[in-house]
Amino acid sequence: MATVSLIGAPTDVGASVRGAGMGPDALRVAGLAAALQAQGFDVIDRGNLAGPPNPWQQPAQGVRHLPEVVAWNRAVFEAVSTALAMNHVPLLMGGDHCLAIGSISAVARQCRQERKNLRVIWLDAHTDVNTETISPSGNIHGMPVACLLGHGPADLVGWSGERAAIDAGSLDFIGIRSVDADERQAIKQMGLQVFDMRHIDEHGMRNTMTEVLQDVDEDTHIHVSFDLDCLDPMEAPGVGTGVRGGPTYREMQLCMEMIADTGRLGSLDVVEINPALDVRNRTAELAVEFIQSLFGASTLVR
Ligand code: 5AB
Ligand code: MN
Ligand code: MN
Ligand code: MN
Repeated sequence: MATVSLIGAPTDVGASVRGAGMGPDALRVAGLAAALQAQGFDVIDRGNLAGPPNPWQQPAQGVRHLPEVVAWNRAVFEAVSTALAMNHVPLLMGGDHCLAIGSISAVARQCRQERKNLRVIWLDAHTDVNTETISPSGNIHGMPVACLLGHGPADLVGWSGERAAIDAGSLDFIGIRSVDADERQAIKQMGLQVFDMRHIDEHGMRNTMTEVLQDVDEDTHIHVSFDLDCLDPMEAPGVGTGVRGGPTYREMQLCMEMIADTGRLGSLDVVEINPALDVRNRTAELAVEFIQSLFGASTLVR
């Protein structure tokens, strides 16, 4: 069985609402390590990374807290790289979604070295494809996908060793229902594949995931970037940017189980849990249930 490295990144420097910095401890309190151990994994909790506090300033040149976001992502990049070099499965406990820049850049670099095909599955209500020129907020948690595709603030681009850590064709979005006006244009220009909620309504989660996973082979490394606001806020109230109309509990379980069935999950981000807005740690507990499914704990009885 694989070893899972838990990496805590307790920060909300990229977010619009304070509180996501408490996400790592919420996941610990919800029993993440014990849940994975019960499934037979070796789990090492690396503790929390260190980084600058949130200065809570207005955007400058279209971005908020750029130096702080860079510092946190550097720490994440190093920690994820170290875990991958040891052949562990890194599980980044955010923190806000800006941290996916460091996490996925590290994964992309490792995949290139090992000649693996990286596939990124982005579970989110939002596409996070804004840049400093088009973002309505300046919050960098709305920009990680753009940065990974080679757009966005120069300090956050090129970390994997190539300008674009991932190409548009190796990224799939699931659960999307909130895209900003200019962001929509960027999605078209970059040629991104978006399985939005309308697609899930019309085709169902099963057909959607069959399409997403169709070309996964034994040389594929799947990275899941799981923003808890992908879920309907009725299920997951502890998020800073909730949007009505997300996948149900069962739909999300099926999504996770179908990814698990490929046997190719190699790394994971769990981000945007905001305990300050949660109800009795429900969202972190929910996250632990989905993570268990993603790691192969099936609810299947037959
Ligand atoms: B999240 C918004 N598009 O850019 C923006 O939670 C929201 O990581 C971004 O998906 C939400 O500020 C970022 C309006
Ligand atoms: Mn996000
Ligand atoms: Mn989101
Ligand atoms: Mn695709």
